[in-house]
Amino acid sequence: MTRDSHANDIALKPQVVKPEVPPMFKVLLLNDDYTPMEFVVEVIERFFNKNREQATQIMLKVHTEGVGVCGIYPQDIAETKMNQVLNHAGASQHPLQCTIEIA
Ligand code: TYC
Repeated sequence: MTRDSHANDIALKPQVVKPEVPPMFKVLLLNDDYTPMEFVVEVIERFFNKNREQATQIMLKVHTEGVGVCGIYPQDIAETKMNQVLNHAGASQHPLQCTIEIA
């Protein structure tokens, strides 16, 4: 057999490759008419590790545009942060809403 003969080669089916990068999720805050701005800034500082200046910018974006991204995380972390925000807001009797969406 010559060196470049491929008569006996096995045709391999293309293999499905598992994605190595986990999907990421945005954690969003939604605007409302009742939650105090100061409370929202404190939430962003506390749960999203932002400084006061960054937190204020995000809060103002939500206030003026209706929605804003606080951070982007793997799904389990994004869900935990959303639940922390919702629990803290509910316990404080503020109607602040938080959701996640695929990035
Ligand atoms: N709109 C609110 C107010 O005027 C402030 C606010 C900002 C509420 C961001 C929610 O996610 C929010 N007090």
